[in-house]
Amino acid sequence: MLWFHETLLGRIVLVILGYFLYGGCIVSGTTASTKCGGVFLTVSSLEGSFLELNWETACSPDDITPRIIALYNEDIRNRTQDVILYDEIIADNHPDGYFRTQTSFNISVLPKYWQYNSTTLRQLGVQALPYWIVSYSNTNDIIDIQPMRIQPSWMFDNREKLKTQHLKELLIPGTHDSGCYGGMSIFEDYILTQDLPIWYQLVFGIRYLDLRIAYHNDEKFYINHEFVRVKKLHLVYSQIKQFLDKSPSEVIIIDFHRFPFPSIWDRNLHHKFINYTLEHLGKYAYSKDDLDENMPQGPTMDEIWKAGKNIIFTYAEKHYTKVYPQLWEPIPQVWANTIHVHHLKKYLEDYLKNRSNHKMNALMAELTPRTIDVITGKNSLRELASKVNSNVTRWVRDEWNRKVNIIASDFFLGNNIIDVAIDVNKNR
Ligand SMILES: *[C@@H]1O[C@H](CO)[C@@H](O)[C@H](O)[C@H]1NC(C)=O
Ligand SMILES: *[C@@H]1O[C@H](CO)[C@@H](O)[C@H](O)[C@H]1NC(C)=O
Ligand SMILES: *[C@@H]1O[C@H](CO)[C@@H](O)[C@H](O)[C@H]1NC(C)=O
Ligand SMILES: *[C@@H]1O[C@H](CO)[C@@H](O)[C@H](O)[C@H]1NC(C)=O
Ligand SMILES: *[C@@H]1O[C@H](CO)[C@@H](O)[C@H](O)[C@H]1NC(C)=O
Ligand SMILES: CC(=O)N[C@H]1CO[C@H](CO)[C@@H](O)[C@@H]1O
Repeated sequence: MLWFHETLLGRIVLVILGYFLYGGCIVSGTTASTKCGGVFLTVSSLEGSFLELNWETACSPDDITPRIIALYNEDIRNRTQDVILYDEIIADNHPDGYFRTQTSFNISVLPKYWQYNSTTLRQLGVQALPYWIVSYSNTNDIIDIQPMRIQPSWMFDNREKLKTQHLKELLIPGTHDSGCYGGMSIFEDYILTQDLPIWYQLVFGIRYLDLRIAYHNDEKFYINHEFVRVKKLHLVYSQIKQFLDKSPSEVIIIDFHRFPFPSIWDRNLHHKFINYTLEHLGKYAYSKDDLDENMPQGPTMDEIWKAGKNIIFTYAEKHYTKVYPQLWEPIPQVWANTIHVHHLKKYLEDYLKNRSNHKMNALMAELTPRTIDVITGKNSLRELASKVNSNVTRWVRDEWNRKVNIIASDFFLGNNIIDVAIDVNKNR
């Protein structure tokens, strides 16, 4: 404890100095820092949901390099007695700029108004969670400090920057198979693609949802992973509704991408499903009737806001997009279908080079287990996401930031795409 207070005091002094050096805008300013020693937190997709420390190791000789990386429960720059140091490591021992701690991420720490079903008055804007990562220099200066954060209203918060942009010009963070979270037993390792319900995905800042719809013989609609029933669709719809009621100016793309069960949907079933969807979420739908011009570019954010709408529904079966003005044309998903990180990168890179650039598209930034993996119990979706997520952050942030439209991942808290996207969109 003695040691802790000593260093805390020392650090506070230096922090105050650092505060002036950085103009006091470290936290609210750029979040996807690429400068030497820039930090961010992620959550491991592996068992335990451990917090992961990430920092930038690409440094030039003139840079102040990070020596210590630490994890606290609050902003170390505040002089409270309640600061807890969860973990602290020597940066040089981890040349990849990555370390998995033994501190589990606790979802109950979201600020009250953002707990599901909370009736407390809403508060929009960025909110810090009680997990803070700090990088310290050799002389104990703070190089960077960042909280884990939710961004429940990032689009509207940045409306001045975003309003003239078309949807296809934005970098939109998404999830793959967004409804496949929690509550399964058999084959769970090969079915669940997310840890957090849709509500939390949206509160953290995800704005593209990939839904695969099934209809089972109890005459109800479900989210499926292939032929396996995962959960009732109405649970997903009520979370979307609750989110839009609390954050009324965000724009979400809902991609009805597959209809895996029954294997063939007849017209009646499609109409029944679309009817069901519009009964529940129709009032949020941005309709083609709301837009004067032709589609390929998609509407601008301002056009959607002016119409007072929130959801762009896209539908994999093109026929119905002609029948219902609320349904937009299918968005192509770019699938590498590989278990190798470097193949995934090459595939997505080729697509970005080739693409004609005027239609919305979704890069699927995940690895796919093979049948043999499912049989032998290797390469679970959690393991694969853990393998690829930190690479995905770097590719999007450092190499593809001008080219990507939608990017969807598994276990999205394992990468930093949301922060990267918000940053990139402010500068596009
Ligand atoms: C998670 O946080 C909540 C609220 O702060 C607390 O009551 C609970 O004990 C925590 N759970 C764990 C496992 O730490
Ligand atoms: C949220 O509220 C609804 C309606 O009151 C209720 O049916 C549901 O069980 C609640 N969900 C949770 C997770 O508390
Ligand atoms: C859904 O179907 C019912 C019964 O056919 C009809 O009355 C209703 O208008 C339809 N709703 C929508 C949103 O299309
Ligand atoms: C993925 O990340 C690992 C660990 O940082 C790195 O060694 C590897 O080169 C990366 N792979 C690609 C294809 O970028
Ligand atoms: C990109 O174009 C090259 C050359 O035309 C082609 O071989 C490749 O399959 C394309 N890749 C993708 C992902 O579309
Ligand atoms: C809880 C609290 O007092 N937070 C403050 C910590 O310090 C930062 C800046 O140094 C403030 O912005 C927070 O409000």
